Amino acid sequence: MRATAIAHPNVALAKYWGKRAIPGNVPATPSISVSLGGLQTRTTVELDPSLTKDVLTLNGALADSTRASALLDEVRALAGITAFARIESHNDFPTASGLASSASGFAALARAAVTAMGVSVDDRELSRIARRASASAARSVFGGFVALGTEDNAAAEPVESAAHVTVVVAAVTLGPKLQSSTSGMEHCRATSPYYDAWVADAPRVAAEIRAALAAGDLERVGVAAEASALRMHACMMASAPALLYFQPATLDLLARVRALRAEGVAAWATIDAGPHVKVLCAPRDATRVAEKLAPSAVRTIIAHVGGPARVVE
Ligand code: 2P0
Repeated sequence: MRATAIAHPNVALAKYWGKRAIPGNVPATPSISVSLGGLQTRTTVELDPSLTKDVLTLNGALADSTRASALLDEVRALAGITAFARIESHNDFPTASGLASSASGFAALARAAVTAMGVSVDDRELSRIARRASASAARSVFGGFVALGTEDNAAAEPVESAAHVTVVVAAVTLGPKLQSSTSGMEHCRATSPYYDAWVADAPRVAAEIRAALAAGDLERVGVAAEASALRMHACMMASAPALLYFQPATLDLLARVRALRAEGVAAWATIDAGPHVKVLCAPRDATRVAEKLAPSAVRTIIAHVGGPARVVE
């Protein structure tokens, strides 16, 4: 009746931004991600028959449990259990700031919940449960490189990679982000004249990244990943009113990545729904990349490829 799981956030090389017009939180664009091994969410689920509702504490403070409860409701239905749960979740990185805490958070919650309630599901089914809570969480069920498609009731799956990639995270602020991804992508769909073009182009970029990973071609991966991120942000910026996640330091960091390339270091940037810049590079270059980014960042984290969501207690 109690289990603890850990999961890593992930960064999408091919971005998910937009939902299909069907129930169940299904992406409109295919995505491919890499697990960030240097960052971690640790979540405990404990059923307690004396509770009258689920209680969530996030980094030690009481938090709104609506989305977590919806996930637990699914698992309770599978288990035939009605008891509510105490959920304790800790991130060892800034929460809700665009560093993908919902991905690792809901993946860890899903893994802990099925274990605490004795439900046996395979990883694909666990990924579907996580997707309905937060689509990027479907990817954090798995380690390494992971793809999530756009088919009905999509589940993530691991992707073969012959490329060796390290991600240097350059955090620009430790505060919460401007707007949640869920509402941001709906705003973009409803108001950006570039939305349809973004959705139409995304499968080609995802296919290019998948092929480049299989071929072990870091440069092809990086060029396509940077294009995916900047096209997503172009779509966001064209919304009305504009959805602009960049801060001055974001552009500084993009310039530093270009300078690295001019110096002969293979490095490409990606940016999610926040101001932070995540830089893809070869593992041997990670320290040099982190040193180059540091003057424009409040914190840099070197993330080597991480493993899957797993039970630890
Ligand atoms: C991604 N992002 O592919 C993209 C890139 C943000 C920018 O997945 O509404 O928090 O909970 O399914 O998973 C963030 O979206 O959104 C995200 P919901 P989620 O990583």
